[in-house]
Amino acid sequence: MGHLPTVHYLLLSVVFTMATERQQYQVQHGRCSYTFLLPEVEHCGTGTEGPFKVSNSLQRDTPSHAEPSNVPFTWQEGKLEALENLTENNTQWLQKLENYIQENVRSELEEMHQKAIHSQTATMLEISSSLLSHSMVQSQKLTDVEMQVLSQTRRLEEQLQEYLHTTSRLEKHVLRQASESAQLKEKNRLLEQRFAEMEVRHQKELNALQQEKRSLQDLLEWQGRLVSTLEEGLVLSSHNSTQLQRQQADLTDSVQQLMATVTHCNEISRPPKDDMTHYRDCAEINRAGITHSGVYNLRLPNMPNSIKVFCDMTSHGGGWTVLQHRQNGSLDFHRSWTEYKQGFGDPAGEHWMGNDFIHTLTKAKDFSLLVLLQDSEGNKAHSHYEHFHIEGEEKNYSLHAHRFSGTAGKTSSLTRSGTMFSTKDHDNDFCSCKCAQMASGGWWFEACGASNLNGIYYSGHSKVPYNGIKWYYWKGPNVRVSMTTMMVRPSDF
Ligand SMILES: *[C@@H]1O[C@H](CO)[C@@H](O)[C@H](O)[C@H]1NC(C)=O
Ligand SMILES: *[C@@H]1O[C@H](CO)[C@@H](O)[C@H](O)[C@H]1NC(C)=O
Ligand SMILES: *[C@@H]1O[C@H](CO)[C@@H](O)[C@H](O)[C@H]1NC(C)=O
Ligand SMILES: *[C@@H]1O[C@H](CO)[C@@H](O)[C@H](O)[C@H]1NC(C)=O
Ligand SMILES: CC(=O)N[C@H]1CO[C@H](CO)[C@@H](O)[C@@H]1O
Repeated sequence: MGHLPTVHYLLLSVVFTMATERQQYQVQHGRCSYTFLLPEVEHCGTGTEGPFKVSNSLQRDTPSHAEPSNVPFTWQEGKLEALENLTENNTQWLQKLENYIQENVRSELEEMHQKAIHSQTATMLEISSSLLSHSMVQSQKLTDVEMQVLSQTRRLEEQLQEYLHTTSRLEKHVLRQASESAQLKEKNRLLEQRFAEMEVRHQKELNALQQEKRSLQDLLEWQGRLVSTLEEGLVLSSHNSTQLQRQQADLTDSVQQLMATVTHCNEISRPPKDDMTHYRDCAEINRAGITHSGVYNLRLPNMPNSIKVFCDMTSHGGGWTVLQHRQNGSLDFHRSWTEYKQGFGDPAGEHWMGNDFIHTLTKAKDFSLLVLLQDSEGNKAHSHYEHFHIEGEEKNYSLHAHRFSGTAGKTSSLTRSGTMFSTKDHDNDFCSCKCAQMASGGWWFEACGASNLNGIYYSGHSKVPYNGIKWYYWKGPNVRVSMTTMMVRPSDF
């Protein structure tokens, strides 16, 4: 509504122009022009007074001071009235005009408003067009992508086709192989059949061979029996030969006795010659009249050389050939099989006669064994076996001792008959251990047994260890033995 003051100003100027110019007037407002027609004023007296009268006509109600001259002014009054009516009419016109203008202004405003709306619509349109173009680009892109996807799909389809080709080829291959394997199976079956036939043939052959083998075994058994009977005959003949030997020995004995008698007869003329005679044990020497203990030469049957032995001519009637002796521990008894076989030590002191000699000596005749013992306090005891011999090396010098008696225990401390000899290098015992190594000496160990006269000679110990000299049933394990002697004599002495 900021246009209203302008309108008022226009109105005033219009009014003023109307009064001075008369006739018609134009008013330009924007594109519209307005033309006003004004009625002509006739008989207007003094030109100088006119404007004042017009302006004064507005105060018509006030009584005029020119009333006495009423007549000349009646026409003027009519004119004034007309002017007033005109003015009123004008005013009405003006009002209408104003209304019209106001309406126009309003419509213009609306137009402007609509223009604004138009411009907004334009921007909107612009935006929408840009959006449209954007979407067009996007759709272009989409079509590109679609094209790509399509081409890829086509490629994939081609590959699939190829795969299908390959698969069918492989299937054909597999089918061919299956048929081949069926052929192979057929061949295999034929081979198996042939193999089974061969097996049957072989089985037959094997049976025949087994039969042959059985007959051969029978033959062998028969031959074995023959051999054993032959062996028996041999043993009998060898027994015969030993009997013969004994007879020979007896004969030699008688001869020697005769000779001894002869020498005894000749004693007056010449002294005795020990070297000339060959004694087989100390009993013979004793019988020959020699009664002092000492070292003598023996000539054992089937032994090329003579052997030096100690003869005990005093204990228990004398005539004892000493096999083993300990007295002060000066000799080591933890020795090898060969050393025990051949003997070691000095017959005058500590020694072992030798298993081969003991065997040869005790197999020739029936011998008895005497074991003499003495402890560190000087107590003496003995064990006696009426029958004693050991077998040869081929039977590992197995022990045979029977009819035990004596003071060194009520039970025999020697192991049972048949026990083999063991040394540190020959383990023949019945123990999973090695008795000869544990007991430190060669002996007849069972598992390991109650005796070992070839153990370690302990002198200064209060308690005797396991590997000490042992004769268990004399005084138990803790007696310290200071002297041992093993000696033999013919049972019939
Ligand atoms: C005033 O104007 C009206 C038209 O609106 C007209 O009819 C009338 O005659 C006029 N009066 C005078 C006195 O001119
Ligand atoms: C053993 O000797 C006796 C006679 O002493 C004889 O009759 C026997 O046939 C001999 N035996 C053998 C197997 O030689
Ligand atoms: C043991 O006895 C022998 C023979 O009597 C003797 O030669 C030796 O010196 C003795 N040894 C000891 C250690 O007593
Ligand atoms: C004798 O001892 C040896 C060695 O220990 C052994 O191989 C052999 O079988 C033994 N002999 C007998 C008859 O037991
Ligand atoms: C001169 C003239 O026409 N005057 C008139 C003005 O208007 C009034 C009423 O409208 C009339 O009565 C006059 O005659």
